[in-house]
Amino acid sequence: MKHRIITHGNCTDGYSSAFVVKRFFNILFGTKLTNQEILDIPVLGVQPQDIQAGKVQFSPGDIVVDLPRPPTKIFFWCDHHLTTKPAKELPENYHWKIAPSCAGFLIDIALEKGAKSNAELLDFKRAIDVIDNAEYSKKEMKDCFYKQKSYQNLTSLQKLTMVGAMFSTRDRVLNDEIFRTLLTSELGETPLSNQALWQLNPALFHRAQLESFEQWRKNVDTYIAYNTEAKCVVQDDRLAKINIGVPDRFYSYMKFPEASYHVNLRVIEEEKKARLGIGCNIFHKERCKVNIGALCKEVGERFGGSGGGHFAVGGGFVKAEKADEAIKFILERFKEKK
Ligand SMILES: [Mn+2]
Repeated sequence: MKHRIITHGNCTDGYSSAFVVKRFFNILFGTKLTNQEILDIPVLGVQPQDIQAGKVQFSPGDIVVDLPRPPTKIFFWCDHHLTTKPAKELPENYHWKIAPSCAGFLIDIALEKGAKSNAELLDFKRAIDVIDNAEYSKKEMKDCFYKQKSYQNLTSLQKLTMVGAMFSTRDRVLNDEIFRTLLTSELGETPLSNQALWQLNPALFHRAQLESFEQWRKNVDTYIAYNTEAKCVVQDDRLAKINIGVPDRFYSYMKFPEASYHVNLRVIEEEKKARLGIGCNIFHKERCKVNIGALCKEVGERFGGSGGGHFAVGGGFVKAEKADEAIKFILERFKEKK
């Protein structure tokens, strides 16, 4: 059977999930492929909305991870997003569970099937769980999103953040190329210890990313606003005078610690649509009184797009001309459910 791994593109959990699938391929699927055969399996990074819009063609040998369930039967599916919860019992080789990260969930499945656990693997699992489920402490946030005096003695969380920085540049073609290259070269125990990967110097990408975060924060400071009634930070990128840097998605909660929620909106001119991101304050998840993944789905459907996500974070698209209505709708929902 011809396999492909289709995963969430330009996402550290998407990358880690594909990594775990390759690392434990024979254990997960009861196959006897050689290392080279496993390395040669192509990896495709796609966005959830591309699956929802029917833009991805699937074949029976496909392995789909950290993404919505494809409409046709494939070889293996695994996801952890609330909005992809299956309505009925799943067929063999299909896995869904609420978990901090899809990669962590896949590691659990591999361990159940007899993979050997070790400290390094569990360390990696912890790091990807923190990253994908936004479980950072303030200290960890500062370690990973702000410039450091030294880049020696890195924590596992910093290391995995650095790997993610390699495919989070502003050049999409470069991102895809790096993503594919990392997943079709020698694997190692985990991405944290993989010699071949560390020779590519992720620290270089990370230092550039930290500078880009800083430029972005300075620019966003000119228009980011706090809506007291809805307890929500609104970052409407249509108000930006320039477009600079790389988004630091948790900045709102550092700047407005009193906030319960955050909404960001960006218009994609060529496609006449607006991308919405909604989240709950990661330092105060107990403040989250609205199922945000469900809200994103509702807003997407109501305003001409699509959406989904987890309980405390989600995203989606609406028609560009409906953007103001969509923001108003979201803020009203937050005001109601205080
Ligand atoms: Mn994920």
